[in-house]
Amino acid sequence: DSGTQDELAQAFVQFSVESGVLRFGEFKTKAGRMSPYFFNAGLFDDGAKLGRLAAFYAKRIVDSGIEFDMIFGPAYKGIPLGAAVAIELARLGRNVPFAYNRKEAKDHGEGGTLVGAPLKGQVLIVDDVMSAGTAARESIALIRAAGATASAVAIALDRQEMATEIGADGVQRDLPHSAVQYVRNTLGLQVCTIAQLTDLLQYLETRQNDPEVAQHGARVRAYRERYGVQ
Ligand code: OMP
Repeated sequence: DSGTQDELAQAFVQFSVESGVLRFGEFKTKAGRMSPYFFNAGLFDDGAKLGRLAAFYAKRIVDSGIEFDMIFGPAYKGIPLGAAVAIELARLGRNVPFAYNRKEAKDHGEGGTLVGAPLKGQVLIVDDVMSAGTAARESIALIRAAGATASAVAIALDRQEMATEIGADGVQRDLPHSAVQYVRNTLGLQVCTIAQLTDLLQYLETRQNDPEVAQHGARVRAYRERYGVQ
């Protein structure tokens, strides 16, 4: 697990821990797993933190060379993220249209569930975390229904854990791949992430003389043994 460190990812993990966005303890994930860590992007909760977060996304997006015509931020958490990234990209000289959706359709006024620029061309989805991939699938379907193409997804953290599916018997099963792998390999979208679980583990390993951090590290490794993918 040693090898070279991704400096941007390390800086981002540190920023997330210091902002209280990345926490250690016992958390239940959307898929019902008990996780020793949780990333709550809603706690990037002031202008400076949102600006810094957007700079991390923008750097990754630009460096990855992904091609896109516009940005889509899925409700709710993707809305401020997509907006902040669009502002940062414009600041860097790449001004692209931005759109987002409502969760509830409006029956008056402008109507519909889409707000902002019309969805067209190659769309880059900006979201927070991908675990099982449910949220990503919903965004992709919505973009297709509008006649555009979902071409890429940018997320802050890839938890690198098994995606899930509900079988015909109604029981949830673990799949042998992660949601990011599925979106990349099966759906054919480009996925760009600021950091992933392996970066978090490296971050903890470099600080493990602290007994508390060492304990977090051991728990996160155990979680990866149980639910992680290669
Ligand atoms: P999927 O839709 O299953 O990919 O899960 C993504 C969602 O999981 C996020 O949009 C969050 O609601 C939630 N989540 C986090 O925000 N942070 C985490 O560390 C873990 C989860 C999660 O529940 O898996």
